[in-house]
Amino acid sequence: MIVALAGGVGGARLAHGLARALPPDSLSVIVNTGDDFDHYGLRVCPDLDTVMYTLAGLANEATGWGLAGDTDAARGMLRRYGEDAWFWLGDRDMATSLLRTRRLRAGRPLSQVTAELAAALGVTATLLPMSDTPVATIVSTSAGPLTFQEYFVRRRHQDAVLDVRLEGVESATAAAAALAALAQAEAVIICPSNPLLSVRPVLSVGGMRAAVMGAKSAGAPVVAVSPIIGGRTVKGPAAGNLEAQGFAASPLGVARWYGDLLDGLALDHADAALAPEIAALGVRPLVTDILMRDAADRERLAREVLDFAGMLRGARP
Ligand code: FO1
Repeated sequence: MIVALAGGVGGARLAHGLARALPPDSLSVIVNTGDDFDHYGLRVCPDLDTVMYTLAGLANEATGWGLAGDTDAARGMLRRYGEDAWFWLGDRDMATSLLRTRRLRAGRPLSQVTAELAAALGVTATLLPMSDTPVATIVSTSAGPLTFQEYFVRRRHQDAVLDVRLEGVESATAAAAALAALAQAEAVIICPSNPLLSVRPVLSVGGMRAAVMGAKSAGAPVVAVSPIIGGRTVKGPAAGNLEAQGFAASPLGVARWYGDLLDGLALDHADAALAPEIAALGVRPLVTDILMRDAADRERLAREVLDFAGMLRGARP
């Protein structure tokens, strides 16, 4: 079993490559749910949906989130009523949230509802929310505390991030299926998602970090792919977020951020000069082309990362 930890678009793209590179039923993707929120009464899970649509081949490739060819008539109608409707939830995408909300209200856990939705869309990888208990990422910014989607979408991640609070994390435990997947992991891949805003929530739910460390001590290498190339984030605010936390906006900063969790880090040729410093931290660098332009790139990078993890696993005493 290969276990991937993922946030939204970057995570979904590598997860897609891993799904293409691996036999069916040998990939579990544990997804951030700190971005989830209630929107007009619907439970919206942006990262789970982004990963699910991408793995199902239904994603809008231009945005990375939402469904290809979706329309926004419902949002248009909301606007006609004078609503701001700042979140672009497409008509078809809304159906996913409608059904999810109904099933959650009927008392089913998010992990079960997610499995049902993903199976109906033909996703063969196991898609797992980090927890069945809601955790909300609250971003403390120069403009005050904001829920994640207010920070990210409504205000276009323009505000300086001072701190991040994970509301509800104290009572949230890792989804049982996530812990079970980690217990059988041959490798743990941390996707090129935002370390602070997407991966940290996943690692913060009760039992998750310990389970990743447990997998690592049992011989499964933990390998991350840098979300930063040449000082810039591929998508989103990760570079600025890392700097605000006192880490360099570079793969070296990413390696330092993850600390003793990592065995290896894939970084781009553009950052090859940082490889010796990364190695000096005890993290094996894999210098390659990490930009995923299309499905072929995703699969190629996934295969390289899997080979690298296999090599690290074999090198263990
Ligand atoms: N991101 C945006 O930048 N603008 C949007 O209006 C937006 C709508 C949206 C709808 C459904 C969905 O699943 C994701 C959506 N996203 C949107 C992306 C999402 O909010 C962020 O990419 C993630 O939460 C960050 O990982």
